[in-house]
Order: sequence, then C-alpha cells, then structure tokens
Amino acid sequence: MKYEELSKEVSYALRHAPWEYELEMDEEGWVSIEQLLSALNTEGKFGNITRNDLAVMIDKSEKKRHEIKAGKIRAMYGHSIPMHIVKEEKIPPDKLYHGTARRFIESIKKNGLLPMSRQYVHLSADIDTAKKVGLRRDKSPCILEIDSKRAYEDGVAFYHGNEKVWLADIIPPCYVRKL
Ligand code: HQG
Repeated sequence: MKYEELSKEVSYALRHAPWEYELEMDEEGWVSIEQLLSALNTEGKFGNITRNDLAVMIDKSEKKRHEIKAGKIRAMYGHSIPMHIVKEEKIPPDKLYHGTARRFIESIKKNGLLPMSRQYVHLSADIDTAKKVGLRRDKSPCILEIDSKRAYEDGVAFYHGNEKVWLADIIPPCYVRKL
C-alpha cells in the first residue's frame, strides 16, 4: 500500500474537495469513514482500502494530519473549503513560529499573517518545524517569531491543529518579528 500517496489523496478530499468524493462533512470537519472508503474504493486507485489501512496511514505519517474517532475521520488542519470548519480555541504557548518564503516578507510586514487560500493561518510550535514548512516554498526560508502571548492577551484567537501545528485567524504585523 502506498500510504504516502493515500494520505495525500485523503488530505485533498478532507481539506479541499469533499464534494468530489460525495462526502458529507460536519462543521468540525468529520466525515464517515464508510463514505470515504466507498469513494476511494470506487475510484480503485489504491486497490481495496480498509479501515485498518487508514489507521496505518495515520500511524506511519511523520506528521499527524488526520484523526479517527467513532467511525469518522477528519483532517486536523489545512482546510480551504468554503464551509467554515470550527476549531477548538486554545491558550497558545508564549511564542509560536512561522516559516515562509523571503518573497512574502514585505507583504507580511505590512499586512500581517493572513490565511491566504486556507481558513486559518498555520503556525508552528517550534523553529525546526517552521523551517520545514518554509522550505516548501524557499530554499532559504525566513522564520518569523509570533508573540502569541501578547496577541492572545490582546484578543487574537488561537486554535488547536495538532501538537506541532497551531491555527489563528489573522496575526497583525505588530506581533510578528523576523528571526
Ligand atoms: C504566506 C503544510 C503574503 C504564508 C505545512 C505562506 C503547514 C502571506 C503562504 C500547512 C501573507 C500560504 C500550512 C501575506 C501569509 N502576504 N504572503 N500577508 N500571509 N502569507 O500553504 O503555513 O504537509 O496556505 O507565509 O507544513 O505554508 O500539508 O500555508 O507561505 O502546516 O500537512 O502565504 O501545510 O502541512 O501557504 O502551510 P499555505 P503554510 P501539510
């Protein structure tokens, strides 16, 4: 089983295009595993996928992107669908990080961190993770430090993604510092 490819397709379905797979999604992003399996197995690209394959896919991944509970599965972050996915608000650590491309810095300094095509701004719990995120877009990425303590105290909401990924609506530029 090509678990990495399966994970990419499941992410695509759950983050960006549930309608292509005829999935009914609730406001927290959960869909029935049965529906997902039926769509994937009709497509047939991965052979016959079972519930256990989805569990192994999550287990084998170096990042916790999906979770399974009570017969349902959801993506933990990354959504771009028009329907708003409600995330659990959480008190952030004092500092968070964001890895990005050098070419975006001027605009971020001016406008702050914006969700762009996703529903939330994605932040990293540590510098190493932020660096990996930034490397997707630039071979020499910039690491931004977010004063999440002060932002939170000033009323900026933060949400739970996974243990490494934090989410926020917008981070105004006054809380962003280039390292
Ligand atoms: C940038 C992956 C100009 C922002 C990763 C980023 C992450 C601005 C890009 C997750 C801006 C959006 C999300 C502004 C933000 N002006 N550019 N004002 N504000 N940007 O992919 O954070 O492997 O939507 O810096 O690891 O890169 O898929 O967000 O470069 O956790 O599980 O706009 O996706 O996870 O890019 O990545 P993205 P991201 P997975």
